[in-house]
Amino acid sequence: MCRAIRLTCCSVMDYDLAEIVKHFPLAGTFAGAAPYGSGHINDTFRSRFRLGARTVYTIQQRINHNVFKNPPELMDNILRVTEHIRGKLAAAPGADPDRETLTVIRAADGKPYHRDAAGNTWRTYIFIDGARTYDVCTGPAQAREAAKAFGKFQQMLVDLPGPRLRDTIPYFHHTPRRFAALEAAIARDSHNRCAAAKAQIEFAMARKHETTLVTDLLESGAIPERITHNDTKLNNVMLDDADGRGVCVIDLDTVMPGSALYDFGDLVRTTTRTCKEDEPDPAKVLFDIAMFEALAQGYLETAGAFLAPKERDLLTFAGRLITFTIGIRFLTDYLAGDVYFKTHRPGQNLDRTNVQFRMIAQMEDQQERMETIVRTCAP
Ligand code: ADP
Ligand code: GN1
Ligand code: MG
Repeated sequence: MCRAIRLTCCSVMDYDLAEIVKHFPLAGTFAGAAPYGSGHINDTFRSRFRLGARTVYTIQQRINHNVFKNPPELMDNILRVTEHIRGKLAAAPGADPDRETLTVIRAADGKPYHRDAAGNTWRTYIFIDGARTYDVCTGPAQAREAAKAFGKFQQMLVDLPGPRLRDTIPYFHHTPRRFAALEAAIARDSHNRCAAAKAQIEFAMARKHETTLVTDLLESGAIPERITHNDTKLNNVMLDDADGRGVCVIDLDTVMPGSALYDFGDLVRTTTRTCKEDEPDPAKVLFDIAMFEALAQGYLETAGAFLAPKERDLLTFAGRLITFTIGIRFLTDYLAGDVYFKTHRPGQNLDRTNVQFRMIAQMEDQQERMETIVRTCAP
């Protein structure tokens, strides 16, 4: 098994979930656990319990401590954020706090996590029933709901009391630093892969001049730092099975100070494409402007009230910027030998890069139409 070297796969055989769940005060008899979801970083499991005639579930996650260096600080961020949102939901008529925000179940010792004998940090969440996540957007209604949910999430955190949240990954979306990491990986060429990625490297180099725009504005204060999610992939929001509404924003490891532009940008990256994130067939990688329109409408419905005009002006560019930033992260990881993102087959990180770069080319072509859409969105 590759676990000791890097996280390329995840099987329930790797961990003793029966032993892990014993450390949390959970109702019922443990009846098994299975890997869950399609995340690239942590290991997620759904555990099953028998409770009388019923089966109930919980989510167990092993925090990837190679990526998140300080799990206790990370959990402190998550508790502050979820408790703040819970307070707001509890005061809102008709809201259901157990479904509309993540609920951390503390371990028996009171800590929001359990540290196992091997040094892994595990957390447990209430399982949100009757809702699910999607890897590929099925239509504009989903795009609108996802964007509304992330906008509302940001809006609920506008008044989170201090101190400043911890940076769980410093400079996470700092495109110039991500670009410097790419250049370093090219210079090292540790796995002799630069030749196979010549076209992708050229594509990235031709866009280096665009990498500093947003970081410069943030550093000068021209656009504000906010509390943002920073990983607003479509599959990090649960949509209701009954009516498709955005129920709960999940995957809160990267909630920290950031820019609203990055959150909108990652929604653009993940909902405007009509294919999987690692689709190998170039013909299937298509940018769908109808999704963009629904996203812009949904996002501005909830975030429009607090966004500054300068942020609004940059929403279209943000889509390209984040697609580029994550594209060069995939490319860097490919060149470095697939050490960061989980991969399940050779060349997967290069396929992921190709999808991002093909999307960027199409967004560049559609730039003006996208700008017009944002300008004409209410409010
Ligand atoms: P990762 O870091 O692996 O992406 P996520 O927190 O996004 O982890 O969880 C992976 C998947 O597990 C999600 O896409 C979602 O489908 C499911 N999931 C996560 N948390 C819950 C929850 N509390 N209730 C129900 N399903 C959940
Ligand atoms: C990772 O954990 P997951 O799969 O939701 C990554 C994001 C990338 C994304 C690409 C902490 O997100 O930054 O955008 O993969 N998370 C981290 O799919 O690096
Ligand atoms: Mg996720």
